[in-house]
Amino acid sequence: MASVVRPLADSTQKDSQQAQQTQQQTQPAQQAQQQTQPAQQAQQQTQPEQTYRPVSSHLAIAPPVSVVIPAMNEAENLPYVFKSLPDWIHEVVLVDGNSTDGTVAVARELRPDVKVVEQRGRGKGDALISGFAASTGEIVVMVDADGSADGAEIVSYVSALVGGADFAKGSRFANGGGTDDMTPVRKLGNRVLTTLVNRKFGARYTDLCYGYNAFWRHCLDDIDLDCAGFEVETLMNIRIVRAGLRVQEIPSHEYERIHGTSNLRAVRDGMRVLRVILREHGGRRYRPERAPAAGLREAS
Ligand SMILES: Nc1nc2c(ncn2[C@@H]2O[C@H](COP(=O)(O)OP(=O)(O)OP(=O)(O)O)[C@@H](O)[C@H]2O)c(=O)[nH]1
Ligand SMILES: [Mg+2]
Repeated sequence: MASVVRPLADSTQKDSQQAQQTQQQTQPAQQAQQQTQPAQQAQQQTQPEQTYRPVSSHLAIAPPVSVVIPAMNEAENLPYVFKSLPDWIHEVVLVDGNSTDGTVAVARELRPDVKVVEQRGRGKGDALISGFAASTGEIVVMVDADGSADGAEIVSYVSALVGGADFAKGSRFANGGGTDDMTPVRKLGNRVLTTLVNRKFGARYTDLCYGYNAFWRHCLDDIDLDCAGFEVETLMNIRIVRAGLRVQEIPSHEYERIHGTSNLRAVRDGMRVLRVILREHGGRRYRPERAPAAGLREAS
């Protein structure tokens, strides 16, 4: 894994700068230059400082971070979502689900460098698959566009990844996490489904159906996502554990959706999640329902 964590306060660099100043004051300019140039060259060769970006007062990272946001009619929420994103991220990829409320225009106005992906299929899973494919960062963070996720938490996810995890999984039920957004019925359903996945796949998750997660790009090869709807997080979690990847849960607080209404239907989507669990346990793969190709349609 190509990650290195460095403390921000680089005392050796400061020391060498001070030493350089003293040297320049006490020695003829030419001599000082001759002595400091090789040292500077050596430093440039061994310490690629330029590639490190500060992400907090204690941490700087080298890998670029992409934030992928599925959004369907979230224009009113985007100002809050974008505002909470840290300024050190590499790119924002917004996957638009054919919004009719000006989501894309608002996104471009707020952030002219946003990468917009027009979703061709339907559903959150389909949107995320397109967004992951369009993103270029070594680290990928998935964030909902309804204002329920706090972008300030991204540093915790990224820290876990540069610290050695393959997959940083948000959890509302780990110590320090919480939710303002789940009804008792959803909590119960999530708990039952989480227990089922833990039993069937030997996982130790505390929260199965949560959309705030981050991972190294290489995980995508291992999980080979193929689903359309809200079961996407469950599918990711199952395939991550089956691939033997290192998971670290990140306590996360889910706030209430700010504007608009949820696209999730507890019973319908709960059943989709259950079907994915049973299918994955049975070892079968997802076969999308596709319209027959034009030639086939004519022939039939
Ligand atoms: N592009 C795209 N985004 C979607 C689609 N369905 C949902 N989303 C987005 O996925 C995110 C999560 O959807 P929500 O409707 O908030 O569902 P949820 O967070 O599971 O449920 P709540 O807890 O009720 O908010 C939001 O940013 C939605 O805009 C879709 O078909 N296409
Ligand atoms: Mg939501």
